[in-house]
Amino acid sequence: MRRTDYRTKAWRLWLPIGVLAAVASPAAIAGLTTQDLNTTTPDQLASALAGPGVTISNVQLTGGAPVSAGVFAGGNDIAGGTDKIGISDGVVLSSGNVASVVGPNLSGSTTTSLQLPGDPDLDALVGTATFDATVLEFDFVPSADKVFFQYIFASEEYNEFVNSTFNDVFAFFINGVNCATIGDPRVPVSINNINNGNPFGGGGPNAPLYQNNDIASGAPINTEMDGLTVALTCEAAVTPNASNHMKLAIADTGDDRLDANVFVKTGSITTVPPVEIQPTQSQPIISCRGSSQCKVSLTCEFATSSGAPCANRVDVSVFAPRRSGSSSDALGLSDDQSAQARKRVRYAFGIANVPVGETRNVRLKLTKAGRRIAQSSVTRLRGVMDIQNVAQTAVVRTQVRLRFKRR
Ligand SMILES: [Ca+2]
Ligand SMILES: [Ca+2]
Ligand SMILES: [Ca+2]
Repeated sequence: MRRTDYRTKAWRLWLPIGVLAAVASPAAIAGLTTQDLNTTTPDQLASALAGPGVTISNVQLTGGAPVSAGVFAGGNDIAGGTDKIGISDGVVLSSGNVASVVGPNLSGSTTTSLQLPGDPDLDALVGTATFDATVLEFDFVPSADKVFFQYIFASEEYNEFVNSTFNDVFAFFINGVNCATIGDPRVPVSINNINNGNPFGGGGPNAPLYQNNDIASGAPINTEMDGLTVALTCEAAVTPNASNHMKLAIADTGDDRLDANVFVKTGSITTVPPVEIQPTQSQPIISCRGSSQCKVSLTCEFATSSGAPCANRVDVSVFAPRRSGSSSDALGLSDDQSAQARKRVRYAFGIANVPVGETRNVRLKLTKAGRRIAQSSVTRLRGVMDIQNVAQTAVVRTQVRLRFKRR
């Protein structure tokens, strides 16, 4: 089914407005850059996605190579204002040409018709035929039982084709199960499942996850795409230390026009949760006495007073008394004062009532005998569906590396 030409003509009337907005916007100075498969390979795309704890093999790409898949950089500018969404670079897959994500937004109907088929798994998700599918598949071996990835879905179908049959879709099948879902009950990431109405502003499903960028609204975000989601995070169960299968797929729905794109963060497919908290100071060396136990505590706190208490604490005891005859303790530390040991501590805390799209500033504090010895830099946590979790409490899991020496 092809849509009629008058829709494109209507968009042409809007073009001059978009040009003016682009000239006036400082966001037009910097922005996205892309490289398609003329200068990179499917293996390199898969490698770019695999973060710590994940190895990959058997990479296959089907779709409109070389133009429909590649890598991107400069992605912080695809968020509006100063509130960066945090996906600066990664892999981009398209139902058209990945180069068409580069801003500013000058057209309401950017199209590359690849004249390729859709994907049967995506057809099943949206209940109708898809077109111009680009599919990146590979096997991977994770070192833990969960993987995480972060992505942004964007399309030219926004906003005029919201609630139509042109319901472009993205999915991330992990061992056959789509992880790119949102809401309760879970629904696939698609035009009709994330929007703010047609016309824009009328309210729609999962509207807080939607960022409007249409030309009529001044196209505030530096990408050609008329609308996009906020950065979404997916967490999926996998089988550790065994081969699992991943399939990333994007397609046009209804016809092969008005491109959709998905941005997936570099190193995104990882067994380490996406929230990282780093110490501000260069990692302090915690000095501990002789053979006694050395106990430190991690607590979290809000950097600003908003929100419910970020109350959780973990105590870390690192020095067990030595067994007789042993020359070192559980960390392998001897009495040599120059020797140091590192310990990685897993830490989880809950944040209550973070509305979708809002942020909370938190930091971790490291104390010993009640005295603060270090604190992390402030981390901005955005409330998104996947960390909002059950009972409106975000559970954030992170890891902190501690360094110890004897004195
Ligand atoms: Ca556009
Ligand atoms: Ca489309
Ligand atoms: Ca297309």
